Amino acid sequence: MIKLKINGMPVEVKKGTKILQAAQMLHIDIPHLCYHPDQRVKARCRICSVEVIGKKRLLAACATECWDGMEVFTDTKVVRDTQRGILQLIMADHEENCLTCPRNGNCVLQQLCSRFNVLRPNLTHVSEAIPVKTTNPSLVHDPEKCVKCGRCIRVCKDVQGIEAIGFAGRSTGLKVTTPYGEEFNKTDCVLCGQCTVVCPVGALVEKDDTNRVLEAVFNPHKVVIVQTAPSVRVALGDAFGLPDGSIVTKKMVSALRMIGFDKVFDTNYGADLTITEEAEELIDRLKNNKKMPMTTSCCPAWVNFMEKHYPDEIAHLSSTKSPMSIFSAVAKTQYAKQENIAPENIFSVAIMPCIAKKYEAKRPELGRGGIADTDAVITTRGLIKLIKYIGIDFCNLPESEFDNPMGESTGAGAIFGATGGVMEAALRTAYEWMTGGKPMPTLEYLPVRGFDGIKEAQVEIAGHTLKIAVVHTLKNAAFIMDKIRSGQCEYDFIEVMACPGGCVGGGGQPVTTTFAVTKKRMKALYMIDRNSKLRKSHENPYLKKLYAEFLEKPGSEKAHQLLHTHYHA
Ligand code: HC1
Ligand code: SF4
Repeated sequence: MIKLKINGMPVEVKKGTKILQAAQMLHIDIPHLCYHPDQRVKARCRICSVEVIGKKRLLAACATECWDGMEVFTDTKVVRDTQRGILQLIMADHEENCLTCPRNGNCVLQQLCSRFNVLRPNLTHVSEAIPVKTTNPSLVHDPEKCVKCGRCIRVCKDVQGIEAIGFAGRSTGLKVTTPYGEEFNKTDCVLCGQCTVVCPVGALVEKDDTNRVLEAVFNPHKVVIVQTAPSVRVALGDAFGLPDGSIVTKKMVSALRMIGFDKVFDTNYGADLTITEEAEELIDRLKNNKKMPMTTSCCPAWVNFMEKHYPDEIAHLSSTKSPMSIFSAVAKTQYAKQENIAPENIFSVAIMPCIAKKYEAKRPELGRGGIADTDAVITTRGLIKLIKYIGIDFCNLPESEFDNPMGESTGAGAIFGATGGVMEAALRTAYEWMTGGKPMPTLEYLPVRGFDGIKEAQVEIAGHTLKIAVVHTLKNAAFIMDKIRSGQCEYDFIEVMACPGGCVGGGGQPVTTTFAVTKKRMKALYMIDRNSKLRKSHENPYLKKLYAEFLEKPGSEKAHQLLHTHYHA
């Protein structure tokens, strides 16, 4: 252990600990902008500069390892003047329309300026104005708000392996940009939204659809239904001061009713339906020697990635629609018919932890007659905004239940939101169907759980060895796809989720999301599963009814017409 003093207070840390982390152990928050706990340290902004006895220059607390006998000061006059100077320089080049900024209230720069009492210095802007990019369905990029911390560039390169954005220019002309300044959807970007989670300011944010949703809610001619993704219910509470990973399902349902949705349904119902179709598809591919391995396709950033980066391998993607899109397809057909509502009068809203879902909803093949099945997608962050707008005291809300039929789901649907969850859910059903009704020996299939980037396992089913893999982040996905492309891949079935940890760490989750928080949300989803009465998708009673009365059976022609899709090579 290493012994040092910070502001005169002794602290013991492990070798390799940085000053910033040691200070956190003493409950001292050294200001930082470019530092992110899950990223490589770059020490670009230097706002974490501190004084160390014996050193002539200030050192960056995020990048400097502690040493034995070190004496650090975080609050001397020279430290404070330096930090204020850096903030003033940033503000001299920062568009100052905080009141209309989507990050107003949770912007790191705003918090620092308030903490250091830095008002805008009277300096003229030296850098050239760069236009906002808004023409793709998911992302908004406003370079005027950028603080050039590089967090977005690092997540895109190091986690996703994409490199859709980078630095260009020098000095006052330095900017974060796509190649040749192209719109994001014309670049290698897959709209995963990870850059919007790590951006400390309002430079990279999602397209905001909350006003469109409110307009529909106020429209008396529309029946506005809402579905909520599996991982929103374990992330929403963070924004209202509840412990990370709190399960707030029933409060969320109450809040959605208060916002004015006519019916509050569950994407987990759609997830159960995705599983029955996907399990059937897997069995069909295995039996009939069709394209293998089959990969999941419910993650829209992963689908975008396949279309952009591996178009020659597109046939590996399962044709089964994602839970969101399967839900909306059923809502605008069978549900509309059952409730005697004209499909065009249903406004179907999806609350997703994801910004790529906004793009998925706009795919023309996922609607009928030119009308989208999912009319609007708002993120967990968007829902937080709506709850605050309505003025709901979220923590003290009474609890309530989803509406039926599409609010009924199993534990298998819940775990979709964690990396490995779709695989585990699919195995529970496929195993039983391949063995003529024998349940899996262990319902909780641990080899596919956890945060490892690539997990592999072999499952013996009815004399067949099913080789499976579970992958999260697109950097890991590229590794697997390169193996498939070169014919070195033995798997039968692969689950891929673009975001770290799966949707619990999605690009539409609160900006406070880190790997540590994501792991707590994963645990919470497994808890929901453990406490569910039904834990296998094919046991969902409303699904059984849907097949009996409308779709015949999993994989039927009717099911294919409604619940399956195709991709663009
Ligand atoms: Fe996901 Fe999915 S789990 S993609 O990761 O298959 O977004 O939460 O809603 O559709 O169910 C996201 C989450 C989500 C779909 C489901
Ligand atoms: Fe990169 Fe994803 Fe951001 Fe696109 S959305 S720039 S792929 S991190």
